[in-house]
Amino acid sequence: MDDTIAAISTSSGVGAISIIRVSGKNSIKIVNKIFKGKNLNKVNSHTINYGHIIDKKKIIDEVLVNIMKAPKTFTKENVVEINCHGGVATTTKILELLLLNGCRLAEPGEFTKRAFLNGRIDLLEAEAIMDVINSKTEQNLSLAINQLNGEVSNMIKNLKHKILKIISNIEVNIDYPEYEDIEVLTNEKVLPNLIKIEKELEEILTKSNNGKLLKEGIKTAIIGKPNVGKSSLLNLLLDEEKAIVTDIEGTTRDIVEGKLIIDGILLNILDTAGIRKTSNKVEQIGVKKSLELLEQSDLILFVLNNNTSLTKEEKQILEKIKNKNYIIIINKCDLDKKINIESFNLKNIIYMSTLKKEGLQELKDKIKDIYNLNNLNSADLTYLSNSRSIALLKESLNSIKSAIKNIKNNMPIDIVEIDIKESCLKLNEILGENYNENLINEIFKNFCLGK
Ligand SMILES: Nc1nc2c(ncn2[C@@H]2O[C@H](COP(=O)(O)OP(=O)(O)OP(=O)(O)O)[C@@H](O)[C@H]2O)c(=O)[nH]1
Ligand SMILES: [Mg+2]
Repeated sequence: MDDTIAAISTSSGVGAISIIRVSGKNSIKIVNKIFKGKNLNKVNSHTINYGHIIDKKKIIDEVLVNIMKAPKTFTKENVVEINCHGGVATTTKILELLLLNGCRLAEPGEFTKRAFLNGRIDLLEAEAIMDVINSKTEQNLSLAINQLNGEVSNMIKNLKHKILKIISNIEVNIDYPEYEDIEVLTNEKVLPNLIKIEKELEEILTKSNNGKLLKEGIKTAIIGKPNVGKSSLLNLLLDEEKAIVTDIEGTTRDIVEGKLIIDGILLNILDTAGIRKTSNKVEQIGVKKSLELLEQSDLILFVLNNNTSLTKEEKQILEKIKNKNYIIIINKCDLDKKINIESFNLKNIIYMSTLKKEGLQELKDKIKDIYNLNNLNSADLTYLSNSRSIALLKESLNSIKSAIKNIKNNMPIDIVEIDIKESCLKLNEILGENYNENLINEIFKNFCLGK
């Protein structure tokens, strides 16, 4: 991080102005070499300075240069921003001059990465910057801004402090068992505190899953045997003849995708090949994809035919989806009932006839119900919203659960402590406090150039 980096921070193309950003120890010195107006090495921090960018004696552009000296800057380093007229030729020429005079071209997200590595923002806040840029709805933006303001980080830090307090109490007890003025920490005393933390983690996790939903939408797979009416269901949901419908089993081979918005939440709907044993190679690949989607989706719409009894394969799928969000759609209700599903004790059953366009509203209501969409809009928008941090939060919760279990099994307190410490480490990882370089590079790689 000793070098000085530069990049064009505004979007490429012609605009009223463009901004070229420079960060690093030598940024002021380097810009001064190509600036004519005043000596930038001598100006005060946080000033805007009028002058020209020159190439030897030739004037390249008339500019305003912002000088921001470390540490009160975005990267905590010396930062210079050159505001020039927004032509492609001038902007690239100025960047070229900076590179010739000692700057290195910044990698995507490198300014934000430096802000993180220099301790100005934590990883959650860094990720939020990207989310602010990418927000497409007002809700998405509120979610990102709350994360950027540090509200989400504070929530995680608070939890971490509570866990650390438990750990330090345990350690004092282990290290100084003879101290009389230290309360003897028995498993029973630790348990209520851990249960409180478990509750808090669970609550954040539920809310965070909603946040992810707002941001990424619900990945919804339509699954079922051939010919049950999966493609007909997709078409009905989209109100469009998107997928081919025929009475030939195995019509859909590849995944057909459509998007639907219910109450401001995006549903990414995937119609799949009917699941059955087949010797056709193309169909086999389709079936394999269907089974994979079954695992990866947030919501499964499992379609059955009202007019036939359950097959062995369908019973197996019922077992598979039990622990997921699912809705069972009994289609073709315009035909005689031959299906016998009552003995399976299933929830979320919707009766439909896609042919007669019946049951659509019930299905939409059920989706709203499962995801609590009616309350989502007004819900507090301070929670984690990306898969990375949610996965870590889940791991943290699992460690607390394991500690609770060990206490209940009367394990010694130093064994219980291992899980509590693990849970704390996971919260640290969310904030990026014990980061791994590959992960950091991976995260910042997705940023735009100049950010
Ligand atoms: N009677 C009746 N027929 C239906 C209904 N829905 C679909 N069908 C018919 O069932 C046949 C199969 O429909 P598709 O939507 O292609 O079924 P699919 O599940 O996508 O089939 P594959 O792509 O082969 O797996 C077509 O002839 C449809 O017209 C319904 O509600 N009632
Ligand atoms: Mg189909």
